[in-house]
Amino acid sequence: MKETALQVDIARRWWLAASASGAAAGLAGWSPASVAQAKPLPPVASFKDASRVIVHSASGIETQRNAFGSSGVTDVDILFLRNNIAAPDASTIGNPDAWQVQIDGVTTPRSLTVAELKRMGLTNVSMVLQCSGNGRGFFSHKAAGSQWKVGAAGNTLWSGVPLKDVVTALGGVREGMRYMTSTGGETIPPGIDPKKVMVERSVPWTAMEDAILAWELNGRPIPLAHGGPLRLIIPGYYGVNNIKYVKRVAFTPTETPANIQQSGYRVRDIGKKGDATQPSMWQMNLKSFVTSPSGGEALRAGTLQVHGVAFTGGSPVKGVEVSVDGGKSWRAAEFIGPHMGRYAWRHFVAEVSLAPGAHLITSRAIAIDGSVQPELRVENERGYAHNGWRDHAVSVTVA
Ligand SMILES: Nc1nc2c(c(=O)[nH]1)N[C@H]1C(S)=C(S)[C@@H](COP(=O)(O)O)O[C@H]1N2
Ligand SMILES: [Mo]
Repeated sequence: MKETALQVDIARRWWLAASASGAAAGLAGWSPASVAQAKPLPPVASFKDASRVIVHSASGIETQRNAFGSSGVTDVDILFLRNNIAAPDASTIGNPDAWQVQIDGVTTPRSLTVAELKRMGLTNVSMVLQCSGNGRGFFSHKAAGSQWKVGAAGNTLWSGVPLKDVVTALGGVREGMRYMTSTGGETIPPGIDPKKVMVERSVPWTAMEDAILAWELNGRPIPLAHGGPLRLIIPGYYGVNNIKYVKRVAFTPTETPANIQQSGYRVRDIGKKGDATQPSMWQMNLKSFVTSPSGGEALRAGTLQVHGVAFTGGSPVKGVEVSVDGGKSWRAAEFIGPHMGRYAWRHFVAEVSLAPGAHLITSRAIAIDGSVQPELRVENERGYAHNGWRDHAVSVTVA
């Protein structure tokens, strides 16, 4: 796995901090060079349930397949974590209401505090937060980045003010603006060209329609790890566009020059470098995966409830089919629980009967527009957007 110099630096600084605080007592031997071993939770995510997540690195934590449960909502103690650069200091959430966000590219640009935003409107949205590279671990060309399997995704409930209401209050978007460009509140270490590392992303400005400036995650103030005190939420868009500790939202005529936009998060053939002519990781594709069984458990012959989740950033999910023979035959699954909107995932279940022996269990989602989750991944350099049902299958042996 290739890591950038900055990522290694983040890991090294975390390690040094952990050692200095004495927290390293039980971690002897851990270093960025030995990232393949079981790793402790980084301090920013110390509230996570270590027994139900996989710690890939100080900036990459994944939910275990068997930890999702069946409520349809992903608790913060298992929700995946991904940081492109080190999270800002804990003082960032010291006085959440005083956090400021600058709104530009509107008739009356200005800075607003979270306290002011709270007076401007309130809504909530249930949506799947998913890293662009979720499923990267199934690619065979050793794509750079965390080797996520299924768990760099979760269904989360965000509360805040509709961005549209804020923009309207500031006189509307100025003429000629084509993108919504948002900036993360991290401090860029001195001596580094900000453009190279800053987390600043542009999406088509129409994404404003459903976007919210959120201060609550699953009914609680957003923890620092997940972008508190204020996060831009763009339902249906890949994780990277959902800017944590957002300090600026600007309507702009062009996309940000930041590397994370121009060359990063671009889908291209294996071996190719990223550039701005290639598709950007914006709307999520149609996907589902089985969460139970998860492959590790002892199964007895007979009836089994196969369940999992289905979601998309495009045409809404209409149904899910399940296969227990590796895709030779399919049967319809049923959705369970409340429908939390088009950007949430839906939990599905199918009752099957398994004979003793080996079985390959998988699911495929079907959208209202008739599109079907594909069997195979689309090979690409960074291992983005994997929604192929074959790789996501669970292999079980029934006694
Ligand atoms: N400010 C900021 N926002 C960010 C990031 C970041 O590094 N900094 N990482 C992005 C990426 S790549 C993902 S997948 C999601 C992860 O969100 P989470 O850590 O809350 O799960 O946040 C996105 N927003
Ligand atoms: Mo991501």
